[in-house]
Amino acid sequence: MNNHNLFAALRAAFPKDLDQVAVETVESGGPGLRYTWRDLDRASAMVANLLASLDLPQGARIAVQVEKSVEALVLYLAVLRSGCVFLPLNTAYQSAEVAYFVANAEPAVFVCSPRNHGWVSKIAFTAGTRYVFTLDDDRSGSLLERAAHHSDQHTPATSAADDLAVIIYTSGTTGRSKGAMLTHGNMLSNAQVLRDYWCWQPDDVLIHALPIFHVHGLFVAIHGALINGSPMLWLNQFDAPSVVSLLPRATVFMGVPTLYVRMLAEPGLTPEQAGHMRLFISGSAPLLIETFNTWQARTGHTILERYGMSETVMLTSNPCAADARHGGQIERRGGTVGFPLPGVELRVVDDAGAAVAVGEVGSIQVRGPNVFKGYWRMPEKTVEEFTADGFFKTGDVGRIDAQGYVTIVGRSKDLIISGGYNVYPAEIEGFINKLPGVAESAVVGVPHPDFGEVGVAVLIAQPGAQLNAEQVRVTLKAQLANFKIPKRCFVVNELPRNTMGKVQKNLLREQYKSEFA
Ligand code: MLC
Ligand code: AMP
Repeated sequence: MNNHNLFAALRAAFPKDLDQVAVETVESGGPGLRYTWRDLDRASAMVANLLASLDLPQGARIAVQVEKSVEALVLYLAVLRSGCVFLPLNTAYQSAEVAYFVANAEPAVFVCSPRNHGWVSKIAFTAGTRYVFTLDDDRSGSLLERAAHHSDQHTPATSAADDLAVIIYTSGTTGRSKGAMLTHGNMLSNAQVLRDYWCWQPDDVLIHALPIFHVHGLFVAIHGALINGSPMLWLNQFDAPSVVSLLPRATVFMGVPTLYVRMLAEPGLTPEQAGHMRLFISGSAPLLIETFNTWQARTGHTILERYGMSETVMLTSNPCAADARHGGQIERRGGTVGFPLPGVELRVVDDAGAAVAVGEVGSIQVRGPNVFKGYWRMPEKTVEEFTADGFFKTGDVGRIDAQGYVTIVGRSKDLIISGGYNVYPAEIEGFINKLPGVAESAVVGVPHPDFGEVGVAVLIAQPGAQLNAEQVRVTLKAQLANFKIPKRCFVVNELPRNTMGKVQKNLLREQYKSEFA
């Protein structure tokens, strides 16, 4: 294949009959909209032609912070086929967060929700962005108005496997986000591997209920369906009763553990209701063994857990069918994330970088065609995160058993994963420490029945200052994405420290572990 453009490969997998339904939206008040494969092709061609008319420089970044909609998917496809670089942003990000991304990535175009146009355009134009368009989840906004004047025929750009396709920001341990640079080749190779490993079938139908600004909803789910020419039942927002009611019309579902926990609370979730389904996939955060077992008992299905990251797309997976590389193993083993995917090299090493013995715990490192190109404009950080022989240091801690199953036992990076979203304590502490009256703070993750894990903040007041814990949360809400706000704050007289003076976060985690029990 000469052209490695991801859109060209996805387009080649569209069914022959382009008038079949590709996406059907699920609306609460009545019948949904149906988009054919031809609609996806023509609409993305029009938006790609609009982008081409703007005469953007090579490698221009297109930042997108819009509510989930099929038109937002069309915009993603348009950016891929245009050869520009897609830069998705969580809709929860507030102005300070967006200002950082814009300054760092210098997008040529920003597409935002109409209600955010005022503050987004101010930030974007100040930083040198040339065009700001709007797109709402009801198909309104300037992007589609402008695209309507363009042709619905477009030849996808020719891309090398190594060409940049997406920059996806992941928060950093130092408090500053890093843009992971993913290429057409990274994502295409991963999509092809998963199509085979998860045994996608000609009659598969995917329920798409995840946000489309992160790896799971944007790449794993969308690429998975498109590269198999499979239709999607599309929810702009996750809603457990709706998903349960859709099961008889679908075969594949992907979710973070919180979605499974919420679906288990639905009385309508029965083996009969799930009888038409082929595959339930979980990832982005640890799936508790209780959830795995309860799901099996309630539905008769064994959830397939897999593991990945923004920097690497998918790395490991439990088997869908017999895995010849692992003795024909077909068991989906709860509490594990399965085997390294074909083409992915995964090793577990000790602090000196030497491979540990089978079953021993160590740091997980990976190498393969799926591993990203580096952090955007952070060459030193990129070098730091790779070993001399080209393995990426994931920051996850785990072990591999004698049969080859990988288990994640923890993280060396100070990270909280809440409902599938990553929260870096250092970033939150940075904001809290700037609040008036705060001397110091520590943010730790504690167990939560719905989100798996949530952050709590422990604060020390400056001498003489009175701190109101709830007021701290309210103030933070105006500055940070809502999922990053500590669910509770505690004001204390001192933080536990070791002899070096470092805050002992393990003791805080222990102290507050039953807050949400
Ligand atoms: C919402 N809130 C959260 C939260 N989501 N708090 C912590 N963690 C979260 N994930 C806040 C809300 O702002 C609200 O605060 C309160 O919690 C209750 O909100 P809710 O109505 O219950 O939330 P809801 O809108 O239903 O969203 C929950 C959710 C959503 C689970 C559906 O978080 C979600 O879609 N998560 C999926 C994330 C995802 O796709 N991750 C993949 C990353 S890729 P308040 O104060 O306003 O009441 C990746 C790589 C890989 O990790 O391997 O896949
Ligand atoms: P992100 O940077 O948002 O892509 O998050 C990636 C991180 O999510 C990984 O480094 C893991 O810590 C975590 N993760 C993803 N999938 C799993 C899983 N199945 N089990 C445990 N952790 C996971």
